[in-house]
Amino acid sequence: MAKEMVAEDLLKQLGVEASNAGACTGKWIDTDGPELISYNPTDGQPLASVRQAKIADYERVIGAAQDAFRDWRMLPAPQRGEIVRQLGDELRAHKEPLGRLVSLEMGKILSEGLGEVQEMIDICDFAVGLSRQLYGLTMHSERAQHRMYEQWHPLGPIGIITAFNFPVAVWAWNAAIAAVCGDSMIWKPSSKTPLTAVAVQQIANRVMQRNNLSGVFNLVIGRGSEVGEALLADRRVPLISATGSCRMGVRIAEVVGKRLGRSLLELGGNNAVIVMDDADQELALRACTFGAVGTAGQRCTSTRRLILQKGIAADFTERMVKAYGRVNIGDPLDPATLMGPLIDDGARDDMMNALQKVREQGGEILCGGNKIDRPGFFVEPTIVRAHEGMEIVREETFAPLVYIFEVETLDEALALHNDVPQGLSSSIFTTNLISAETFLSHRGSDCGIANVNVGTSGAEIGGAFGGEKDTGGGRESGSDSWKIYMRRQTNTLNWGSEMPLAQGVEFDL
Ligand code: UN1
Repeated sequence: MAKEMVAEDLLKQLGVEASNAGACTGKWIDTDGPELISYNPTDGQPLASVRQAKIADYERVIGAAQDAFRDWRMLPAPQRGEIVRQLGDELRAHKEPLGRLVSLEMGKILSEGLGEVQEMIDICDFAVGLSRQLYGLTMHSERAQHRMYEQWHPLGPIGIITAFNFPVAVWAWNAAIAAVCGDSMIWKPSSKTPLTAVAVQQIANRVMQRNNLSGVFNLVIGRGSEVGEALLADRRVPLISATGSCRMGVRIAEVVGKRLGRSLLELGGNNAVIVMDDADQELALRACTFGAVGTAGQRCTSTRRLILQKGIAADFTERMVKAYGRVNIGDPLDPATLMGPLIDDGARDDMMNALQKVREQGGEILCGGNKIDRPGFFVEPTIVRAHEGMEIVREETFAPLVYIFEVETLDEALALHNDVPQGLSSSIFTTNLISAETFLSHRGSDCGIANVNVGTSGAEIGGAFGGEKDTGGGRESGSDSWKIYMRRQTNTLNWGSEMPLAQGVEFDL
């Protein structure tokens, strides 16, 4: 009951009233769809419930998104940027309660919950600047008195599917950029974190109402097998941007690919840190513990493998084990806590199943390895001494479980590093310029993100975020990731009085 009060209180501060709405187009749509209960991972108790949208509700949302797109795309991009600036301000004003709600519903510690909202604010700022850019190139035409250039046009209503682990930031990476690009959007959040989605939608609603707009930011909470599948198969939605497991990504690629739609996939990672003998061990230790234990190992970028050079391996392993002994585990809203719970019991079972395979495949558990006997979904952060050939290390287990390997040379480290199906984030700790550059070169890390003396997790929004191989190839957030939210048009304009053909072709009648 006390916890329910916390959720209720936070939702009230965020302007959310209890309702039967499971979908929103600016106005909440009441539905009699099945109830979805959001559980607090810290004690396993219900926080609040929402209604799930049905197909008829989805149809209303897509209709509103299509209508809104027609008007929104006509606003000059800097004016769209102005709306996104206001969204950033509204998020600033609600950073504290929204960050708390993220921690409450998802289980990450408060500084990370607040950090997630900060990512939302930062991407809004980024998008505001971008709204005055969205540059196309100008090319030199091979024909006299011809001008050739390209323009970027809005794409249409896009679908955004997000995961529980970054329940609000990843929406913002997509939503802020897509909005300045002139797209409307339909958000399908994870069914494990519906409350944060409702709160964010309400924040966006307020901004839009103030500007007499609606239908740009839309929400459908519902079952993957129902509204999720409808969204994937919907030809009215030219782009699906999705974060989740590799298994989910394969399904999306299949359904969206079949209708020749576009997909932006940010799927699993199996991120490794290489620590060389010449590394600053202090730095490496801090980055590796945060990478492996932070967010209870539930970031796509969490450190899952440590590849240690022989000279420092024993000492570094010992220091990691000692550091793990100091990790404060508990209520994510308590400022002394460094690691909260896993999202649900299924996640705990996945970790325990992975550890069973570790034992069968000859790994050695150096510390941790158990569930914690208290309410909620807590586990011990775990370090495993692994060896090459253990199949389980090729899988992403979304938990605080890290595998340690020992190698003799950089070449050996790189071979091991790249020998997994996923390719999201990676890092090397070294003070040797040649090792650093080799890691970043084409024969080094095969990941979308490669860092030197910086851990695998905690990327800034300014860079393009995403990875290669089974991670899906998509890029979100900063740099030129905006291009996937627009359609490119190449234009050639003849301002002369001749009709020359390209490639010197003659065609005189
Ligand atoms: C994710 O886990 O899906 O780089 C996103 C990071 C965060 C985002 C992670 N900025 O760890």
